[in-house]
Amino acid sequence: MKMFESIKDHIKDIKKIAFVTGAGISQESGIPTFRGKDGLWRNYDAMKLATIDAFYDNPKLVWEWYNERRANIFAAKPNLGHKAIAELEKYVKVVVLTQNIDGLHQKAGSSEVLELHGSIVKIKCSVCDFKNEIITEFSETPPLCKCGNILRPDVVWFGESLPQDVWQKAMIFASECDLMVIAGTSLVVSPANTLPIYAKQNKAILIEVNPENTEMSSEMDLVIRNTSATALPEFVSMFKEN
Ligand code: BJW
Ligand code: ZN
Repeated sequence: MKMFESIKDHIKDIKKIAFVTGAGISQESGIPTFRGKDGLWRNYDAMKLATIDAFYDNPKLVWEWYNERRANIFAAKPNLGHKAIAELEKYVKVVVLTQNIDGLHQKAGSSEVLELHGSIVKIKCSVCDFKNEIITEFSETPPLCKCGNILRPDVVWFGESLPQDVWQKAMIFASECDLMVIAGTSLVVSPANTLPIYAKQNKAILIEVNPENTEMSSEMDLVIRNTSATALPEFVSMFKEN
């Protein structure tokens, strides 16, 4: 119980927990993160591929990037970090605000997951309103919509708005939680990186789980410099004992 010792006395007062998660939480499931040495794919900068301009310039290349990631994600299993978050629902209200598109929180059993940046199993038209929920078979090249335009992954690229209903719910829950755990995100991408600010305005306890420093580490009440699969089971064990 060493890592979380300093907040142990507050546990009994905690009613609502928000998790803000990013690529780092799935790293121990074998899914690469975006930044740092993992953020390259066939020598392309992942950040340059995650834009509508990259897709229009070279739809096949971007589609192949997603196809490769899909194959990896479909084979991946939730790790102890995802599982700990799912288990915590037995003891307290939990909502997961994730930037990940991999579905591993849901696979682990979390029932309230807000996907801020969309989902890799969904596609939509790049022009009209057509959306297709949960596709399991993916062609080698991007298929065409009935309207004749090209279909794309239903994810949020740079310069695009987050799904507004999802974002509204995320902001509301962040503003109402009494504890927020920020795990596996560099917190460089907005607006997801503003969620801790909403929690702080509600005087929530902020805990960061990340082996590396982030721009918001100094704002945290507690920083755990460890991986999520190691730290989160220990976090959850405090609630079991209470
Ligand atoms: C571990 C670990 C372990 C490792 N355990 N931890 C200038 C021009 C245009 C836009 C902007 C601009 N300036 C700012 C903007 C806004 C922009 C933005 O924030 N840009 C910044 C990069 C500067 N944001 C947007 O554009 C957003 N939309 C928006 O703001 O709309 C309004 C608007 C409209 C029009 C114009 C301008 C604004 C949309 C952002 C969409 C981001 N999309 C992506 C791709 C999603 C689909 C996909 O997956 O392919 O989302 S990019 C990528 O980054 C992905 C991630 O969700 C997101 C965040 O990354 P994350 O998860 O934090 O991963 P990493 O790799 O950064 O960090 C991993 C962390 O884990 C590290 O800290 C490790 O240490 C740690 N770690 N192992 C625990 N085992
Ligand atoms: Zn269409």
